[in-house]
Amino acid sequence: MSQKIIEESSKFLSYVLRHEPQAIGLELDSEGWGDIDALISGAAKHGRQMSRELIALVVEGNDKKRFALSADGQRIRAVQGHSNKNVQLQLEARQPPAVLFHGTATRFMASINEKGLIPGSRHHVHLSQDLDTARAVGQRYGQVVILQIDAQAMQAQGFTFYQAENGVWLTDQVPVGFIKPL
Ligand code: HQG
Repeated sequence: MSQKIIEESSKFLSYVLRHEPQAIGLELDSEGWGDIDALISGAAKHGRQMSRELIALVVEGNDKKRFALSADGQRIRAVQGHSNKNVQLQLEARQPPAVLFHGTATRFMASINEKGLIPGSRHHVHLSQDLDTARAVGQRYGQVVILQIDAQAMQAQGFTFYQAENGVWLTDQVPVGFIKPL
C-alpha cells in the first residue's frame, strides 16, 4: 500500500469520524464510535475504496495516533478533533503540566488578544505539551506564533483540562489573562 493512499485515507477518516459521518451515511455513537463494516460500505457507495487492511495501516501508522479501534476490532473512532454535534466524548478531567502550548498564526492574534482562545468549530481548544507540536499546528494557518498557556493558574481558578488518548490536551476556552506569546 503506498504512503500516499494511506495519507489520503487518513484525511478521509478524519473527515467522516470527526466532522461529517453523514456524508457516507455513517452513524456515530456519542463516544464517536462507528461500525467499520458500515464505514467501508458507506465509503464504497461514495466512490472511496476502504478495506480492513487499509484502515489498520492508517490506525497503526498514524503519526499522531488520531484513531482508535474498539477492543473487539469492529469499531473505529477519532480520539480528538471532533466538530460533530452527536459526538460528546466522556473525557476524564486530568491535571495538566504547569505550562501548555498552542500554535496559531499571526493573523489570528488580534482576535485572540480580544477573546482569548476559543474552540471554533471543534469541541475544545487544543493544546500541546511540546513546542514542536505547537509549531507544526500553527504553521498550517500561516506565520506561526506560539502561545504559552498558564495551565497551572487556570486549573487553580477552576478550569478543567482533559487529555485525549493520543496525548493532546483539551480545554473549553483559554481567557486572555492566561496567554503569553513565547
Ligand atoms: C484559532 C490538528 C481567532 C486557533 C492539530 C486555530 C490539533 C482563534 C484556529 C487539532 C481564536 C482553529 C486542532 C480567536 C482560537 N480568534 N482565532 N479568539 N481562538 N483561534 O484547526 O488548534 O492534525 O480548529 O489558534 O494537531 O489549530 O487534525 O484548531 O488556529 O490537535 O489531527 O482558530 O488539529 O490535529 O483551528 O488544531 P483548528 P487547532 P490533526
